[in-house]
Amino acid sequence: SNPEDTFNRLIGFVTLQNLYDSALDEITTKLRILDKEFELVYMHNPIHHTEHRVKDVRSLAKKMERKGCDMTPESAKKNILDIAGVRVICNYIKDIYTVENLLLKQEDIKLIKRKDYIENPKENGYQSLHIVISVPVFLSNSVEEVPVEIQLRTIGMDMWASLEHKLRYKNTFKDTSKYQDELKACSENISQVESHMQNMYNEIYLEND
Ligand code: 0O2
Repeated sequence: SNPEDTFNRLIGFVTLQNLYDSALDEITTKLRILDKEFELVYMHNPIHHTEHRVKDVRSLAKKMERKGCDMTPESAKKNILDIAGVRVICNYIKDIYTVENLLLKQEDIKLIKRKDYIENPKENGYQSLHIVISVPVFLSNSVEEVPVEIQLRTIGMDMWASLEHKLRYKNTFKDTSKYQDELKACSENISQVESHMQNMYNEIYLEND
């Protein structure tokens, strides 16, 4: 391709990143508002903290190559649903579904895809609720519906996933298959501890004696 084509494509990707960054602003604001209101009304914060990122161009290109997509901004927009990603780390398991319902109830949010790895954990023990939603971003001359992947998990699920991510999920230089069962057992132990803590919370705050 000629230099002008390359330049236009680059501009296309920068514009795309800006658009997804704005979508993240919209979603993180919505989450902050919900969490703040919850604290006021119920004296409980469902959200421990959130993290967000726009996929960097290098890993976007890698993923597009893996999926056999055309290397254009249009194709990225159509095929890659996690260019904008938010991770919502909740205090208790129940909070995950509360936050999900409160978000999906909002009339400008549309659900595109949902995978519940808490109901059905992955074979390796990975747990999280993944939803892809779209949110409108208002620009000077158009309104764009932008997909955002939201991973909702508890503090315990996040601890497991963060450590396993480095130990195994993204580790390609050493065979780690012998740790498979141990990692799965760790995930199950963490779940037990979290259910235990959830029960204590319910007894202390939700049940009348
Ligand atoms: P990274 O480095 O975290 O960004 P697709 O998203 O299209 O590839 P799919 O099947 O919809 O396909 O993805 P899925 O199952 O919803 O999971 C995508 C993301 O969830 C991953 O992103 C991880 O962040 C997280 N994830 C999924 N499985 C595991 C796991 O076994 N261990 C850990 N630690 N994280 C997991 P990326 O882009 O693969 O990686």
